[in-house]
Amino acid sequence: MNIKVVGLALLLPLTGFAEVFPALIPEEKPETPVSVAVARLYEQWNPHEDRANELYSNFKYTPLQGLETAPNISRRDPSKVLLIDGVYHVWYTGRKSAGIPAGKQATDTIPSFDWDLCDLWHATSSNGWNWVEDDKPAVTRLAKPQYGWRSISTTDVLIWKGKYYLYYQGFNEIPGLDSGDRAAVTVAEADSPFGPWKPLGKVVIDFGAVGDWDSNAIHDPYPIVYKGKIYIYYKGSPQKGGGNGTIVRAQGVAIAEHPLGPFKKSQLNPVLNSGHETCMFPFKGGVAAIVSLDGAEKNTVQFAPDGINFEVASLIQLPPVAPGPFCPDAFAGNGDGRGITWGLCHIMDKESGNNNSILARFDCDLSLEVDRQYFKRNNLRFDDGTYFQKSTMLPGNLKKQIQGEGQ
Ligand code: AAL
Repeated sequence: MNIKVVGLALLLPLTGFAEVFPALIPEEKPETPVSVAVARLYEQWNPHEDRANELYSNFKYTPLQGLETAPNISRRDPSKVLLIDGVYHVWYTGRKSAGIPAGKQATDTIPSFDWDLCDLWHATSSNGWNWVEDDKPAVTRLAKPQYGWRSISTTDVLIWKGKYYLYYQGFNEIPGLDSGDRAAVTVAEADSPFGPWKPLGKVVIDFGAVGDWDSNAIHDPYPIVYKGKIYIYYKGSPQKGGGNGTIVRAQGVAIAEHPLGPFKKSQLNPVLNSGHETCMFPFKGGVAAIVSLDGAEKNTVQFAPDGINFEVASLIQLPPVAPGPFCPDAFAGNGDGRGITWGLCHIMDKESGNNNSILARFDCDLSLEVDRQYFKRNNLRFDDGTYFQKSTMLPGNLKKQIQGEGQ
């Protein structure tokens, strides 16, 4: 060690901090002036960055085996994964339509968007990697004019006092057209994860009043058991696609003491100001959330010590879309949430020109049960296939505009 380093090392204990910020970052915030950025390392993050942050992880993805794909087949928005008697279970939005989504040209058999003309499907696995889909839907949409006659989607599961409940969105008009994705939440119940499922046929979490933040959509119902009650987190939106001064996407929670309600929305809703699909898991005495895609706080993991007041706990890259984590303690309600290490999500199916979705597995370390430092790395890089694809390339018309402006 040369004299200068020895000198600096000797100086450090005396003043608590050398004149130059040291290589070995102090565990405690130095007493001498630091920049606001360094101050944040102590006040908001931690000096050892992501490596020591239990609620930071990168995410790694694996294709699933066993679920056949085809031009008219789409699977998306998987539920939490449950392990019941040694078998993994997942439920999801499934579409096996006469053709691929056609927007305004939708018909009674041609979907408008990926989540139109869908039912709720179920698959099982012995290991979480190879999956077997049932030969028919777990819940089939009811005939018109019953609730959800056009499409049912974006389900998630609750076990409560030995019975099983699937909460899901019901569309009573073609999704994504004039009324946006107008859908509220209904439920089906069963005595077994294998069904048969009995749809309730009516709404259990309804739209807000006109002018409310959740007056046009109650999406992505996501139940956990917390503080002895059923907490269903959901995405709300006030009108088609948000905008016009509204929050484009936000998430709230509705709470009940019985699976069929009545559900009471938190007076502090929305409890998350960003995100798209919901993904929460009990963590220590609170609730953690993966927040992706939309809003000022997209691409974050957040934590609410009371299940309501969420703070940003980490910034993440390439989070799973519509994650359904394997969450063994989702319904334990024991105030000692252990976190998650894997689950299922959906990605756009390149073969179908992104009109369909496929399920995939994600792995991470947002868990108190493991310490896999591989998942604490950052600096994720991508190859040209990522930058030069449909959703990341500069559109031709914008390119012409920019060129026309001489830039
Ligand atoms: C999903 C969810 C809701 C939307 C659409 C289908 O990811 O956000 O369900 O309506 O997309």
